[in-house]
Parts: sequence; C-alpha cells; structure tokens
Amino acid sequence: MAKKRYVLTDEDKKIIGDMLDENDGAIRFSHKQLKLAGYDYGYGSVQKVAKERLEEENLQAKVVALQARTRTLQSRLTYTRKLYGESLRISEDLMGAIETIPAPKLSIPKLSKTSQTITPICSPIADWHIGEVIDEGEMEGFNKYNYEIAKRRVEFLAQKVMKWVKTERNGHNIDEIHIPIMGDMITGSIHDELITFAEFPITESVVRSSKLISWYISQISTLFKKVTVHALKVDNHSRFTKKKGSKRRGTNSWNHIIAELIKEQLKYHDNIELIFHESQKAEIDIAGQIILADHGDGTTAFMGLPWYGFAREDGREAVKRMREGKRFDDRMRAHWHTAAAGPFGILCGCLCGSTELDAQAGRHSDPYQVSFLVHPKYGWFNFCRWNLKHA
Ligand SMILES: [Mn+2]
Repeated sequence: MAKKRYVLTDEDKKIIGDMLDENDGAIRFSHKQLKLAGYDYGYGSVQKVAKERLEEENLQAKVVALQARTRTLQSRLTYTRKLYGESLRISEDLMGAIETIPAPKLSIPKLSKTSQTITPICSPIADWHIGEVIDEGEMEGFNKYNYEIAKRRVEFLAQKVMKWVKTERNGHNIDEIHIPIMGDMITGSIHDELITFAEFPITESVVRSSKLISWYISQISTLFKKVTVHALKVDNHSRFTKKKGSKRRGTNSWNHIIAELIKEQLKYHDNIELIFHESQKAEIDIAGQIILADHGDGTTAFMGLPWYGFAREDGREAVKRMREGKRFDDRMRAHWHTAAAGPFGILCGCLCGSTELDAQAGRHSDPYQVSFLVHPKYGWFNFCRWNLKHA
C-alpha cells in the first residue's frame, strides 16, 4: 500500500520553516534535525517548504526592484513635465517678444545698365555673436564689443551695403540679392565663460539676434524684387550641447529657433524667400554658380587659419561630388573671424571682431562683413569688405 502523502498544515510549514531558518536553509540537515526532534516529516515535505520560501523571497525581491523602478520613472516623469513646462514658457517668452515687421515700400531704381549679364549680389552675414561682451582693457584697446556696438555696426553695414548696391547698379545688372546667414549669430553656451560673462541670458540673445537680423534683411530687401535668405543652421556657438555632435546639428540648436523667429518677423515680406539648411554644408546657387557654403568649423586649426585644412576639405568635397556627377564652383566660410577672398573662396569676417581668445594667440582682425557680385560664368567679383570698426 502506497504511503499517504503528508498534507502540510500552516503549523507544519511553520515548524519546517523555523528549522530551515536555524540551518541556513540546508534541506537535508533540517530534515534530519526534525526527525531527531520527533517530527515525522518526509524529505519531500521539507524540500517543498524550502522551495516555496525561496520563490516567495524571489518574488519579494522583484517587488522591491519594481517599486524602485516605479519611483525612478515617477521622478523622471516629474522632471519631464518640468522641462515641458519650461519649454512652453521659453517658447512663450520668445514668441511674445517678437513682432512681425510690416512689409516695407520697395525702392528699385530703373537705371541704364552697361551690362546685360545678370549678376546678383551675395551679402552674407556672419558671426554676430550677440550676447558676447569683449572687454577693451583685456584687448589692449584693439577691440570692444557689446550689444550697443553690434547694433551700431549692423546699422552702419546696412547703410553701406545699400549705398554700394545703388553704386554697383550703375554698371551692373543686379536683380536679386542672396543673404546667407552663416552662423554663430549668438554667443551661446558652449563654454562656461560664455554664459558667465554674457551680456544677456541666452534666450534674450536669441531674440535680440533674430530681431537685428530681421531688421537688417528688411532694410536691404527694399532694394530688390527678389531676396533669397539662406539660413545655415549648423555652427558651433548655437548648439545646445557643449560637445560637438554629428546628429541633428541643425535643429538641436538655437539657430533653429533664430531661423523660425526670422521667418515669423519677415512673413509679410513677399519678396523674401527663406531657405533653411540643416546640413553642415549647403550648395547655394547664385546665377548658376554653386557656392558650397558652411559655417567653417569642420576644419580644425592651431593658432591661425588652416589653409591646408581648407584645401584638403575642398578636395574631399570636390571628389565626393565629382563621383555623383555634381560640382561646386567656389567655397564660402565664416567662423574664422577674418574677411578674405582668394583661392579657397570667401571668408565672411565677423561682426564682433577679435576676442580675448584671439588676443591670447596674438591674432587680430577688425570686424568685417563682406559683399560681392556673382557672374554666371566667372564667379565672384567686386569683393568688398566692410570695416565696421569705427561704426
Ligand atoms: Mn564659429
């Protein structure tokens, strides 16, 4: 006759459990001890209780881990809600500070032209670094910069470019203007000292920068039936991350917001077309001449201009395009705070002028912005650099 399976009551389980506790869970030894103490539990019963207790322990550990995980997720949710609230507040601040500029009256003169070839103007704006303060004393008097100076320089630039357009129209057939926005239009937050010693909080620099750019474009636009603005969104000073990344550099950037604010401010200017570029490099087509433009921070340098780096980068870009049956005719860069036109194309200068960092390395350049005409066959000509030092 088969032995009847022992049905364990709660009391039995407790007795076995206590014995297991006493013996660090050792099943065989506990079984033996129980026998010596006069309990007639089978080995299987002791094993069963031990197994149940182990499962319960595992379950409890799981519950504790899940509770911890829930707490982490809850605090992350709170943080995300806070960030979302912050972002709503920031966008409200930004949008609230913006007013759309009414469409200005155009004044396009009809002149007898000496040339029939249409030669548009390209007048890039670059490295305005709004929010940056450059201390005259730390610069041995070579430069000084703040928002008031930036504004004066931009107003002076607008006057000069507009007079120049009128002058150039006496000899050239100029129907349109291209205004590439070449980046670093705010001082940003990529270095701690830029935040610490900035003139404004970054959001204010963003609004001021977008307003000054929009004002400038609006002024210039009065002289043209067609204005093409190319907003290059990839640069170094506008990025959100301290470290330079490779992904989403155009949108994970204050430049994205600046571009959108400019769009809002100029929305009633029917003669302006705004093109956003979210890649490091942008092919800008002016009268059929392809100018490969980028902020210029893709080349690294030591204490000066990396001419050899430019040459190598141009070579790589040319070969890459050649293999796809594409080409570019010239190059345009900002970032290097120097105005130049030469074998490596155009360097766009900067509004801020030399900084304390330049002074450390002994580098110097006056604040320049540049303008030039583009011939469909021969490329850029009549390169003009605007020295804004005395504005
Ligand atoms: Mn830069």
